[in-house]
Amino acid sequence: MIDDFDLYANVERPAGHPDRMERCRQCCGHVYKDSNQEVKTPQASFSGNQHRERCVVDDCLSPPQKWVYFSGSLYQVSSTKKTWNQSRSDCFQKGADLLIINSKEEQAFANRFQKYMWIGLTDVTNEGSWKWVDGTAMSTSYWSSKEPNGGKGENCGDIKNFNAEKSWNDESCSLSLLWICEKKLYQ
Ligand SMILES: [Ca+2]
Ligand SMILES: [Ca+2]
Ligand SMILES: [Ca+2]
Repeated sequence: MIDDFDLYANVERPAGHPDRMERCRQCCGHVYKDSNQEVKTPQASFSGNQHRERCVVDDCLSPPQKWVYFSGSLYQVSSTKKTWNQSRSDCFQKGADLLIINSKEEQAFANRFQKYMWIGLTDVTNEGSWKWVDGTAMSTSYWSSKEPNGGKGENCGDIKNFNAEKSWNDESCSLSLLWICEKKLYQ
């Protein structure tokens, strides 16, 4: 019964107030659908005796607000294309960063989006020394065959060959591509 799902807003205002959508968006940051398409709220911050407000969860989950949950993180694939740096800025604005792949499972999950998209991998500071956007060195890699092949002309990582487990490619950072943000729920 997704349409009847109740959320609890932090702000006291009458229902139907023009700011309602803004309040819904505040709620939406805490709402996601899990892999079974069930609506979940990962934090209990809307309970208690605050004024109760109803937001239709589909408002929260329609593009471009849609976040997908997997193993402790929320993920959002863009609907527009940007350079790697612009993509990263967009993730920052959403309290997230570009995707960091920490496991074989997360690699498989990312491929399932079937999108040619930027991930949070770069060798811009030191050619050939690939790092994730959190500063950690890339240890396990999933480069496509013959990648990375771009030398100093290709310093940003993407998922390109998504039908294979080894899907990564290095690319010129100034190319415009889709991108994927990851927001860790528990630091
Ligand atoms: Ca991750
Ligand atoms: Ca490079
Ligand atoms: Ca390449």
